Amino acid sequence: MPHTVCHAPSAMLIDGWADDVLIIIDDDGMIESVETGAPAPPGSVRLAGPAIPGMANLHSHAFQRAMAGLGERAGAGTTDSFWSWREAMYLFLERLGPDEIGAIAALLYLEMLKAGYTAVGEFHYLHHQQDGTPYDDPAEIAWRLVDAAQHTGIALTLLPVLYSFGGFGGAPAESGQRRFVNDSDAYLRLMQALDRARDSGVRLGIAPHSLRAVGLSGLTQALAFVDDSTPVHIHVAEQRREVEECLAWSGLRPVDWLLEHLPVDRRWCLVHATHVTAGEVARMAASGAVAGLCPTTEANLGDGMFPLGAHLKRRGVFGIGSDSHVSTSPVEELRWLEYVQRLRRRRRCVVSTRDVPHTGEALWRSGLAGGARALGQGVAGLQPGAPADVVVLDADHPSLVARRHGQLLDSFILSGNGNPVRDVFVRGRHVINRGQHAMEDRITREYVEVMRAMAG
Ligand code: NGQ
Ligand code: ZN
Repeated sequence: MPHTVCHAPSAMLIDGWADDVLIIIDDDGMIESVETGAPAPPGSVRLAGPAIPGMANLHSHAFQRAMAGLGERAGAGTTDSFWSWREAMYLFLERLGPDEIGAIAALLYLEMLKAGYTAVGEFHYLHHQQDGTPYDDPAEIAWRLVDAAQHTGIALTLLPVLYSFGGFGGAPAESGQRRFVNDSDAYLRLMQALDRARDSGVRLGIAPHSLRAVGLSGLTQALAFVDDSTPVHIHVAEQRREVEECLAWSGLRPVDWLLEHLPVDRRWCLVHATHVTAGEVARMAASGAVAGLCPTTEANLGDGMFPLGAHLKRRGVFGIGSDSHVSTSPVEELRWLEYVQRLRRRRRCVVSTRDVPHTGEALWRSGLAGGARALGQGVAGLQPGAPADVVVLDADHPSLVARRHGQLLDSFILSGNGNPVRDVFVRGRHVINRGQHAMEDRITREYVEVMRAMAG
């Protein structure tokens, strides 16, 4: 069978670091075998630095990349909050049609690849035209996201969102939400229209937006699309107000409500899950669901702090998402994740374990394990059966020079502001070469044009 043989001077494998690593990639871009202590055979692709598996970004709203930084001007009078930011986000939507969203998503996915993400979960809820009328093709905007992923080369898990209501108990959607709203029938049509995306390698999941936007019957109907390996993502317990409203509506907190009413298991990703009690953490961890943590967005929006220490103690799994894209780098998500816990608990090295004492490495390994599970990727990491999603670091970068193995990840994640990502491969395809993407100029130019036109 035709295949590619890559040789890395060192690599972070599933059970530790190794030197002189041969990674054999089959024609479908999957890792066929991994051999250590092997010299580079003639004709092999010589990776120019230490190889690590690419990171999974489990939560993205692509269009929000274009408003990053625009929600930071204090309003007059009332306190700025998640809810006032959300109003600003709804207003921003008015400017966005399919072409704009396609250009924004392409730039975003390009940035993600350059930063070391190789897969993204797109939590896609911007379905309709500005006045709320559906496009002729209900998946019009979804296809733009698929195109952006295909052009840039990032692996896409598309999570079409079911969004029906404006609040708990079936409150009607507000006018700012009219582009999101589908009933169960319309959602069925959307999912049917998107089915052929699988032919181009897209993974499909489902995403009931939140308990604010979907009730029990909508959730149950959406779950009809799910098989054993379909990811199910939902925003939950991000804001205190949501917890209070859920209690008033049902007598239960949001995470408790979910665990009580639905078959939450390893297929599920509970996005944010910020406000959880010790009991909820224990049950969520035991369910196998992934905590979908988005540290820079959660900080930006003033959400609160997820009790990561308690979750890990219960062997809970987490992954990271860039969500509103105030940052598009896994370094920043992982660094914030660790630092918030250090500040909160006044200690150091929170995410490290006895097996993986290097905190940067532990952050990368755990974030990838949870992220890959949440994106329905199956096997992840540099091992047979996993996609050949590989990030090659520049070992001569000032941040990494004279570092080895676990120290590389510590220095990459927990120091510096430069970007030592040199090359990136997704399913064996070389998408970032010496820090550059082949379509970078065009993608950037189109983004700049779209942004100028929207501002003008
Ligand atoms: C979203 N974003 O769907 O884009 C949400 C805000 C909401 C974050 N929660 C809207 N970060 O939750 O209603
Ligand atoms: Zn979100």
